Amino acid sequence: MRPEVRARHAHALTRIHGDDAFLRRFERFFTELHDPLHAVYGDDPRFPAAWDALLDVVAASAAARDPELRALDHEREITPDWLHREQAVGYVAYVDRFAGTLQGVRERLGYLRELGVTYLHLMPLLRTRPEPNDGGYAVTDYGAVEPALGTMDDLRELAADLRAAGMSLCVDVVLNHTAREHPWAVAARRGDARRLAFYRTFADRTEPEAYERTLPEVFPDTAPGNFTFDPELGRWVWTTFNTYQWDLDHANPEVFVAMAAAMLELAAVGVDVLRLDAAPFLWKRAGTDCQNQPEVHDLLQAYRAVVRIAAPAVAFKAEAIVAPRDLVAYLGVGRHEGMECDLAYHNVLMVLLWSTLASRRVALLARTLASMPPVPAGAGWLTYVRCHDDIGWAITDEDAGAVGEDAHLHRRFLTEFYSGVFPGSFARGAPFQPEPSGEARISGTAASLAGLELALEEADALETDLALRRLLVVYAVAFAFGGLPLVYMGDELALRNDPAWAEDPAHADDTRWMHRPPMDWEAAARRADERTPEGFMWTGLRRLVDARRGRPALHGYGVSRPVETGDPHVLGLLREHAGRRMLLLASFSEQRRPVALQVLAEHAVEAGPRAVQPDGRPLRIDGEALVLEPFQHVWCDG
Ligand code: OTU
Repeated sequence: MRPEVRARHAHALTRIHGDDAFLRRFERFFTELHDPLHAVYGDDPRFPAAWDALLDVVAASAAARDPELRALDHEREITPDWLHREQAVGYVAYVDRFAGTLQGVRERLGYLRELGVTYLHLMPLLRTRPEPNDGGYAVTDYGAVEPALGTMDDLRELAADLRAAGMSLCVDVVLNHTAREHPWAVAARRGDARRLAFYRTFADRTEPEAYERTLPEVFPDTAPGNFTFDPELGRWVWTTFNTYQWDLDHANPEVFVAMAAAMLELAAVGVDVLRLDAAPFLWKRAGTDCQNQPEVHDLLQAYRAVVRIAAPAVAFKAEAIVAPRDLVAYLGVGRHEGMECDLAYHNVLMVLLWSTLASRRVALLARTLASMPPVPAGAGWLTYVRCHDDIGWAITDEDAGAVGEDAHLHRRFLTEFYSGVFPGSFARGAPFQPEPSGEARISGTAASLAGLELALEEADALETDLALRRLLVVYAVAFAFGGLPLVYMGDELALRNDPAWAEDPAHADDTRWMHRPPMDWEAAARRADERTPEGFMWTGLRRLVDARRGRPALHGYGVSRPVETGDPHVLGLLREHAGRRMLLLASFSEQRRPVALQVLAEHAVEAGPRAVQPDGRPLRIDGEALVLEPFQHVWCDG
């Protein structure tokens, strides 16, 4: 570090005097922290004081770092691929719905270990406003756990237990907005000008209307518009999501400092991964859709540097449910390469897996994956099939057009198919935020969307088997893609939609609650019996976990590429890493599909005995072809 810089920050640096590792990190990441903040806030008169406050927070947090976490900092600095290894398997659950409280989660770790989980994402657990609170995404205190779930001490103990069991803990940081009841918003309503400046508010409709001309709506049905008039405040408040979720103003450097402090507080109790909720929305710019603005990436780089300096064991996961082109940017590209998030949800893969199940055609999936920019070095995907949110049909005109489809018509087809109204549909889902165009996002558990609910209702054994196979094949692609695969709570037991979801008046207008059922521990007790849907899915997923473990080609740093299989219903996905390769062949058809053995030869892979283990069914060779059973997947090693 330049001497004048050192002199300028002497105050902060003396606080961690003697901590050599911290000083080195401070020097190493100083520019990565300072430059983007200077670019964003340089002209703001509040910046100098905010910068000093930020360094104080960083230094204090580093100085107070728990010795066990310091050891973890060191361990992860020398093993930066800890989240990306082929052994990694994630699980995501609501604390209350999974186990009641944080203490309850501690008692269920055996279940997660049995499944092979190495990473646990617990849905929002900080203190929230009373219901409705968007499933906890309306925080009133970033420094406290929601009392119904436990305390910060419980969280610390859970994190320690997880660490001891070889699992990391991921927790949400809701960066874009707070609850209307957050003390900052309360103070703003009481006339506190400094707190008012934490939010984006307007005296009249002039500016909001100008923004609205180019702003999309996230919840058009239940929370129309992006602005809410607050009678107590007498002003219009920017509320991208629900009316009670007030958007923070990230153009204010004090907001940056406050949220950086919130991140470090979670790091201090032993949280390993921060899920950055709604990351694309952090910066607003008139005349745009106010998503994915360049400043968002500056801010994410600066947050990343804060955490790298003070708590380097902690990783970042971007929640950016955006178009393929915009998505990769969250992993750090161009001048942000290596400086942004470690993981990002591969929502493109997720959406197209459902598209493929409905159409039985792999072309759109293969083409879209092939046209995605590569993942920057050191970062990786989080691959998943379902999560707590709706499925939004992020299919672009360009990608659909390339395979001879009309994007709008295809999205309408998917909407109707997964709402269960399309003739012959196997799915039981529901529209979320329907649009006048006939398009809608979709709610429903993976099992219900894959046909299990309908098949069981009709007591149709053949359809039940097909539905379970569909569920397993989409999970197989998520597990074989490379990256960190995530199991959404209940999918391991093929849980169907929650029949009681609408009975809660706070949830009745939000179909997403349909696929947030409470954990069914009675169903879990049947997991050893493969003749039950629970046992079938559990065993199948267990095989996928084992199949990943033995395949270095699936390390998150590798490259995936769709390849031609000669059959429109069979996906070919080649994965390569460090001289290892694997070809996944996955059928998306209810019929038997032959694949020429030549395809394997072309990619120098073989279908040995290991290739069929994840699916469980034997391999059939017929002359020069490998014949895939309905939804069979084969993992051919090179
Ligand atoms: C996230 O989702 C959460 O996952 C949701 O559960 C919350 O309701 C929401 O934020 C507000 O906190 O629009 O439909 O590109 O798509 O942030 C879900 C990111 C959402 C957005 C995403 C958002």
